[in-house]
Amino acid sequence: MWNEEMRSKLQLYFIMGSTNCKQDPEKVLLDAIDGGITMFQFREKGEGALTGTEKINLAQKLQHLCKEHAIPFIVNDDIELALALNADGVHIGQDDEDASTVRKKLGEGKIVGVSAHALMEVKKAIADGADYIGAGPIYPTRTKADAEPVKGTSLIEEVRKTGIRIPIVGIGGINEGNASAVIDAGADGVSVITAISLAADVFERSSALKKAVAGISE
Ligand code: 3NM
Repeated sequence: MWNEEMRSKLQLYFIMGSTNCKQDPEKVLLDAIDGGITMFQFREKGEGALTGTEKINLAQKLQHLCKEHAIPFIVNDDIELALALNADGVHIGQDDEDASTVRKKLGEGKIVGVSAHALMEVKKAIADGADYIGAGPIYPTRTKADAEPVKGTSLIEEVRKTGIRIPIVGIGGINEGNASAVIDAGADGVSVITAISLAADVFERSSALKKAVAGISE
């Protein structure tokens, strides 16, 4: 669904798992929701990541908070988990199954997002029926060990120059100081992990990011 609803959901897309937090993940998510995030992705990855029942339990708790506040709950990579929880969608990378296969597995009405790092990957994701693209890494990030080389906003600009209108969210090293440049380049929103998950004041940082994306100066 390449509509305004999808674009507005992408405005401030918070991604998090337990390894990204120093505080209780439920508290972090709740404060981020209060601060104005528009979509959430559960991404339980990295050293010390939860598995099995513990992973499912945390996912359920976070999904519950999202449901209470009408925030779409997206699962990173794990299609089985998304199906078990009846999540609102799945986000996949280039090493995963393609978007059309994932959509078939998920069924009607679900959101399928794809990470892309080059124009060719964006075109392929569109052909496979992706609902949105995560373009990155825009700025240097320490959060993803195997991140591709930093691109700045060039991929987003290139995609928009070719007239492609798929909803795009920028990812990688984004904070309130550089978020507006990502929007100016043609993105519909920004995806962040640590700028929110490790913030001393999660509510304040997410509110500031929301304002930056909306073009409201402090
Ligand atoms: N994907 P932070 S960069 C999960 O380039 C992820 O596809 C990326 O974390 C990509 O906001 C990234 O802490 C990490 O920099 C983003």
